[in-house]
Amino acid sequence: MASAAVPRFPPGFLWGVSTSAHQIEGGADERAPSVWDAFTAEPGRVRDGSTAAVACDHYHRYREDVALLRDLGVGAYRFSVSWPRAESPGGLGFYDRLVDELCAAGVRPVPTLFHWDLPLALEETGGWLRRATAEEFARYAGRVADHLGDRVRTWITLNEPAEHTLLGHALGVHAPGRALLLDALPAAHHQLLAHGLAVRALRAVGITDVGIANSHGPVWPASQDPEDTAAAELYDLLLNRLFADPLLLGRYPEELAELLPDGAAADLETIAEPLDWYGVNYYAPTKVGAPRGTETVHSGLRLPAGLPFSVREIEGYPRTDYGWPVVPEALTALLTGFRERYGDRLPPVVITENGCSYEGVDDQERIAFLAAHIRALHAAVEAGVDVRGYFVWSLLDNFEWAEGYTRRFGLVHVDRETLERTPKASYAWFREVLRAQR
Ligand code: GBH
Repeated sequence: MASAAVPRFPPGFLWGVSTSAHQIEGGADERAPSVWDAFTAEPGRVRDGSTAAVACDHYHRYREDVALLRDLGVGAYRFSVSWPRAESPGGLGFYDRLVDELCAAGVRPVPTLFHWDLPLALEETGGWLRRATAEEFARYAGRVADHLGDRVRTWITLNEPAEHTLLGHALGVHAPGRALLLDALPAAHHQLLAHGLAVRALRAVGITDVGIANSHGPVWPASQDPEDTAAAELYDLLLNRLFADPLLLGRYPEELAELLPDGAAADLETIAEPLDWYGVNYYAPTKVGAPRGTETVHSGLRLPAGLPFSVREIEGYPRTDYGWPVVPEALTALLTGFRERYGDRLPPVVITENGCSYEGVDDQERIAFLAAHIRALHAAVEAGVDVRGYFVWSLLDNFEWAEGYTRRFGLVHVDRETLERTPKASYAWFREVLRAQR
């Protein structure tokens, strides 16, 4: 199939797949609770009423899952460490076993230290709205790195502080369920500070390969009408520049200064601690226009009337099952735009997540989606962006947050009754892609 062809990437390019702890592990009664356990216990929070208490039971089936990774032939596996598990007695032992299994399979482990599952005890003292949580995170990061650092070279601090701020703290549709609208920005600042402090903690135990995984995407104005372009610019500030500017330029966008905690500027030096690479999670562009003065619903997401922008449907592109538009060329534009804006301050880029939700095991749409995005990534490489890796979201169908088990992002199907793993057509296709790149 012509549309599944993939060009050759530079030697040493890192191919992988990604998951996160809360979405696959299960084993919830063998660790302390996280904000997601509390959130999903409240009725009405998750579309299918499910929880991740069992999820894919990866906690007990990790050997089988590592065998799937080995047979797939990926160079690397991005997973996350559950902070509440790491703080529970014996909890780091699980990651010891996982890392050893990965190393034996010849797959590089790439842990993310925070993928949204804050220990509930920390939420109860203020969570990400409290500065001290950033210091707690750095201590935890240092402890985990000290423990696994002899076998793990590559580390990721945070996953998508932008989405965790927006969905978890501004809109309240994710844990911890706070609906603070623009008053959520302290949560963004404290995550960025946590990142910078963690980079220092990792360096202190000898780690030399550190990145972050940020959610980014082009923002398209709904029209050239000044009210629409101004709203789109604000959205771009909140999604893209609020995170990339302090990390890469050591400054916050001026327009957002008054929404940040007092004294935030004094933390910029910490936040801008140099990175070895910059991780980008890309799914889709967003079309944004002036506020409409009423609640709007977009891809199942309710946006309250009080926001200073509204999100519009992108027409004229195919959509995934989730309703997200499929726009691979926006990935090229995103990366060339980054290169233009950040210049030599932009370290090598790794795509730490890209993928789509479709039903079925004969998932030809997923193959077409991934192939088109990999080609779009190659176009960015040809345009001079230094891209070093690409990770598919996700290895397994898993707990898709507020959507529960109703969205399937995996290369491997997971039966919800038996938890049996069945590689999809996209798994076989990706294995051939990887083989051809060797
Ligand atoms: C990631 O978040 C998460 O890191 C991961 O845990 C999750 O499972 C995965 O993606 C899939 O959701 O409606 O067209 O405007 C992704 C955050 C937020 C990116 C919503 C796409 C909407 C696109 N996503 N956004 S659209």
